Amino acid sequence: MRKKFLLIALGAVALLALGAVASGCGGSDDSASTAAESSEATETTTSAPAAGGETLTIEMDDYKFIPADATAKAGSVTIDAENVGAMPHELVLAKSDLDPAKLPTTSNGEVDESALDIVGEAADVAPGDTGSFSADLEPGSYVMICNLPGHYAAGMYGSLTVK
Ligand SMILES: [Cu+2]
Repeated sequence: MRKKFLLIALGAVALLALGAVASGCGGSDDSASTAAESSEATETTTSAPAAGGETLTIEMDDYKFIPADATAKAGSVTIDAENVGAMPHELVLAKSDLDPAKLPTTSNGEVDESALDIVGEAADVAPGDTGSFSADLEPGSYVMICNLPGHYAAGMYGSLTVK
């Protein structure tokens, strides 16, 4: 599949090169960027179905994740963060060996996200809604937090172990 795609991409580049020669120098930059964009689009379409990727559902209740300590297999993982609580929540996932209860915080008590290696986020999920994101997870320890004001301090954090 990938080889075939590369051949098509090479073919497109060759055609564009011929076109640039035929039409002179003008506009060759535009043609090149158009080709890059369409190649990207093709690749995205080709790999769109997260084939074999695991889906992990994490419920977000008022000030807690369920399960609080999740596990997943390494590789492409789609996380569905389902808000079963009465207020908005979010799920921020970061690769970290730190205790999720003892993450670096800013002066207002929120987690200092700039100090973390964020790998994905379902931001501002309304009650009853589900926020989703996919990430290519390598084995290791991850922390998940809700960093809406006051939620982390109220205990809204958990861990994800990827094996
Ligand atoms: Cu929250």
